[in-house]
Amino acid sequence: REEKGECMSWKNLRVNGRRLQESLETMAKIGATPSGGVQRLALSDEDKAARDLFCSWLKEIDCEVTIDEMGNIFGHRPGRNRALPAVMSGSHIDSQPKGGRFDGIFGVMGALEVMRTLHENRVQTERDIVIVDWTNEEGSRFAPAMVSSGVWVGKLERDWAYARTDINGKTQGEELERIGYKGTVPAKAFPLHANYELHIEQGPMLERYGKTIGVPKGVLCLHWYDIYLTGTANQVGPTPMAGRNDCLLAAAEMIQAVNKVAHIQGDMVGTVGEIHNFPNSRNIIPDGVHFTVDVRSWEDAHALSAWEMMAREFQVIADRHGTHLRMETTWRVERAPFNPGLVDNVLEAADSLGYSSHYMVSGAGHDCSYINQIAPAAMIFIPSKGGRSHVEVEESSWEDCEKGTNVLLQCMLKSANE
Ligand code: HGY
Ligand code: MN
Ligand code: MN
Ligand code: MN
Repeated sequence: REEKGECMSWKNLRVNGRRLQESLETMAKIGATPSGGVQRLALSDEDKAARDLFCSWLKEIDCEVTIDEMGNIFGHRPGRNRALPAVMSGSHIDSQPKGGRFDGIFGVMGALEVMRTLHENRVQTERDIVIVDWTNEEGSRFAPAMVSSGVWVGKLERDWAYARTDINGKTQGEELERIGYKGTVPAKAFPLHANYELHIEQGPMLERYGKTIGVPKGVLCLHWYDIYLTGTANQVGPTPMAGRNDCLLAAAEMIQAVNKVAHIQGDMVGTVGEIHNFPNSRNIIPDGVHFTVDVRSWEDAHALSAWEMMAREFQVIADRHGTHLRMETTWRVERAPFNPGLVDNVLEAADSLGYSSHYMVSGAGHDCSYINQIAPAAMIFIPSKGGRSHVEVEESSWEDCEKGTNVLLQCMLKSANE
C-alpha cells in the first residue's frame, strides 16, 4: 500500500492514541502549574511557546501554515480538488488561569492527530483539510471569549478586538505583536464545507449516563456584562453604619440577585465570576467595585429577559445605597444550533466505531458557536472526570481521548470526500 500510495478504505483507519497522549503530555508541560494544571493565558509567553510547538508539528507533516491578523494558526492539507470548500477542525491552545490540561488543547491535538494519521497513511481527500488554533477562546485575560473566531466570521471587528485590554492595560493587538503572531493574512472566513470541534464535555452528563461520546445539538447563548459601582470611601472606624454608601455591600446584594434570577429558568445559568474591589484595604470603606455577570440559556430571549430583571434589581439596590451604577453589555453570542447533518455524522461515526453516545447541549462556549454562523458545524465531546473543568484537576481518560479523536477522523473523512 505504501508503494502504490493508495489510501486504504478510510472506514477502518484509526488514530494513534499513544502519539496523541504524548502530544497532550508535552503541551501540558508548557505553563504547567504546581498542582497539575496549566496556565497558558492568551498571548502570554506560555501561549507563544505552545503555538511555536504546534507550528513546528504542522510543518513536520508538510502542512501549509498560515497565521492571520488575529493570530489564528491554520494548517492546510491540500485535497485533490482545491477549488472545493474545505473541511476544518480546531479549538484553542489558550487556557484559563489555573486551568486544565485538556480544555481546548485536546481539540487542537486531536485535529493534529487526525492530520498525522492521514499523512502517514498517505490518504488523499477530495477537499482540503484545515486545522486551526483560535486565538484567545477563553476571554479570561482579554474579554470577550471566542474573540478571534468571532472576528473571522465577521461578527466582531478586528480593531475592536485589538483594542481590548487586560487587567494591566496591555492591548490584545500589542500582545499579538509582542509574541510574533500578528499575521498579515486577513482574519476572514474562507469557504467551508464543514467544521468539527473536538472538546472535553466540561460537565457531568457523560459520566452520569455512562456514555463515551457527547453529541451536542448546539451551544447555549452566552451574554457577558460588566458592572461598575462607585461608593463613598471612608475610614471604617469613625464612619457610622447609618448613611454609608458601601458599594461592596451593594455588590454583594447584586450578586445574590444574579443567583436568584438565574434560578427562575430551568436551563439558565447566571454567574458572577470576577470581582475587583478598590482600593481593597481592610480599613477603608470601598470607593469602587467592578464585577462581571455571565448569563447563558438555550433561549436567547430567556437570557435577555433575565438580564433585564437583574439590571432592574441592580438599580433598586444601587439607589438604596446611594451607589452610582454603570452597566455595560460587553458581549453576546447567540445560541448555536448545530447542523443536523453534521450532528448525524457524529452520531453515526460513534455508532460505527461501537462507542456509546449521548445527545446533549453544550453549556460551555466554543469557537464552533461562531463558525456555526457561516458554515455547517458540529462538536464531539468526551467525558470530563467528575464533571470538572476550568480547574487544575480537569481530567479525561487517554482511552476517551483516542475514541473522541477516532470519531473526529471518521467525520472529517466523510465530509472531506463528499
Ligand atoms: O466561557 C466558556 O464557556 C469558554 O470556556 N470560553
Ligand atoms: Mn474550551
Ligand atoms: Mn474554557
Ligand atoms: Mn472552545
